[in-house]
Amino acid sequence: MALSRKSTHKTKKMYNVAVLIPCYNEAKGIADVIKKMPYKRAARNRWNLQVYVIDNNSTDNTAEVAEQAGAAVLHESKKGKGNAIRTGFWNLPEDTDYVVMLDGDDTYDSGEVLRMVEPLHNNFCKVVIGSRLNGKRTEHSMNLTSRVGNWFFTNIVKHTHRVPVTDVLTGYFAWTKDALDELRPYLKSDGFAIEMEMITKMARMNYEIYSVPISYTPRAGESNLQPVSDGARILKMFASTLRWRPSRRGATEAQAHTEQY
Ligand SMILES: Nc1nc2c(ncn2[C@@H]2O[C@H](COP(=O)(O)OP(=O)(O)O)[C@@H](O)[C@H]2O)c(=O)[nH]1
Ligand SMILES: [Mg+2]
Repeated sequence: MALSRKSTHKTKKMYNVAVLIPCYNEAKGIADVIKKMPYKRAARNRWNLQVYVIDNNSTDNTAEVAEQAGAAVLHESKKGKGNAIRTGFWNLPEDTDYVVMLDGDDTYDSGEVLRMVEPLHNNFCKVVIGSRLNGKRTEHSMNLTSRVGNWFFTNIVKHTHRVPVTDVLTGYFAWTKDALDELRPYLKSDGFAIEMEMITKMARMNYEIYSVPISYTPRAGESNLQPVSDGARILKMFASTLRWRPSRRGATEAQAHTEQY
């Protein structure tokens, strides 16, 4: 009997990956971040990458540059990284399977998005953080204040919440859409405390949080972070979530807060 090939004509499910990039004045870096997305390699895994840039009335032409590079642009009028990313979380298409967040300053490597999604797709876990501290950092990518701040915050979170996080202030995250749907009603941060809020609340919700080592290189353009005031907000967020518990009331309040934007 002649051997026959299995039909390759079956249409297989595509998985939709929404990549959210909060941006304030990132015209220098955003096009590279979008263009370096591995669209073709992702399609071989049947992952369909769609990039959404969330812009806060940038005074440069971030929005135009992002659109020309192939992203959809969402506008958020309230300033702050937290406001921008939460707007992204609440505007995801219904058929999204995986959600990735990264920065628009070309410090993280958008080509590594495949490594972030792989543990989700293979059911290893439901949330992944990209670890710079356990990853590949090039010289001058992180100044001394950032390195010390990150080491300090990572250690206090690791020991108080007993979670194996290796880079609490990372800007590279990936979730299954279901895991993000459970988390997003509880998020309130408007600025740079959003990562601390997400990690500590996920820890309190008993999410398993695993890290993938990633690359980190010096940014294009200027940072928006104010080390002292933002550091104080991040510490305050850490303290306020120590005994936090998810509650239906908390979710409704946070969601109402989010819907103002
Ligand atoms: N939409 C929006 N994005 C912001 C805002 N502040 C920071 N970001 C973005 O958040 C990401 C991280 O900010 P960045 O300034 O690089 O902070 P750093 O990496 O801690 O130095 C970048 O993509 C920024 O453009 C903001 O007010 N609005
Ligand atoms: Mg940055």
